Amino acid sequence: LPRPFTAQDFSAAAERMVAARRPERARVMVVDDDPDAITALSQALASDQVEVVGLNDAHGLMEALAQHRPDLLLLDVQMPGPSGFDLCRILRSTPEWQELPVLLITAHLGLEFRLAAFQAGADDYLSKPVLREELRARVQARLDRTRLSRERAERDALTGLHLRRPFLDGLRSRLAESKRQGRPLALCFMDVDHFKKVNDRYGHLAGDRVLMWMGRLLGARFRREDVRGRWGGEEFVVGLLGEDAGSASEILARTAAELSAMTFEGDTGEPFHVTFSAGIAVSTKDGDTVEALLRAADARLLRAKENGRNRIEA
Ligand code: GH3
Ligand code: MG
Ligand code: MG
Ligand code: MG
Repeated sequence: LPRPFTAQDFSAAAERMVAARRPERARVMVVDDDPDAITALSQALASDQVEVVGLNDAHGLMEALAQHRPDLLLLDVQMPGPSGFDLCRILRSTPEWQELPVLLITAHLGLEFRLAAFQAGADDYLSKPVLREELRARVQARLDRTRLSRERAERDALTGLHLRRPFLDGLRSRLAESKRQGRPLALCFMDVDHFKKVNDRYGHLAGDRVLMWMGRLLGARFRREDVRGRWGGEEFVVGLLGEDAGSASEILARTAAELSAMTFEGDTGEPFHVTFSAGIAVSTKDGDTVEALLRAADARLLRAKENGRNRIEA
């Protein structure tokens, strides 16, 4: 019996993926009434990984946030008009910015100021004069956490695969790439056969183990550039760049063989096997929009079911 895939496996994989991925530049917004402070903070923070946007007048904060969509906000506490505390409280009661990491910067070191920073909803505070290294370290730590939790929110906890929306984002960008390169893109729809019976006969936990292993096969047996996702329930999707109907069918047939060779164990210890059916659509013959591909792959999946299941229609 295969070793169950644990939650730790998923989080370890997510950490590795985040570490390996070359991230796009993070954006930090600095709000301070003193232009020299903005310059100093920008010089300390700007790098290949971090872009800094300065804002001199806190009254324009909401518009600036909407325009620049920063990943982190550095807020000066003492400013004419609303203070950094006020602004932080406003952000925390604004759904769109509730989770934006905020670091307050204050000239005061007193306990009451530090407590006020957290009470206003800040994630952290720094005191003036700000030490370059400490500023960088605190900002980087926050940005890393944000990236990791965003990555995780895009994935299904049971299978570790992308959820529908991030999958579609990935598929769309692969499709654009395939057009640029003049290569085909194959979209594969997979649906586990008689899965309701698996649940009914062997229990929901056994059903969950099947789904975990589907996730594991899809996660491990494809190339990095192939997009893979859990469409919903017992339905999975894969986008293969550069494959046509024939080669995509061969690739899926290997996955199908691997799955059907596995022996699962029901809640009461009975062994059982599962299969899936699949439909494949290819951009060069079915249309080069995501919608056309989804429609064609879904229609072929239906045909695979009608034709007896445990088969791939391309
Ligand atoms: P077919 O061969 O035609 O695809 O039949 P099927 O029984 O697989 O299809 P159907 O859509 O009738 O049933 C899908 C089942 O998948 C029903 C639902 O309870 C189950 N399911 C969906 N998500 C999960 C899950 O996360 N865990 C488990 N154990 N079952 C799930
Ligand atoms: Mg000030
Ligand atoms: Mg289904
Ligand atoms: Mg099914």
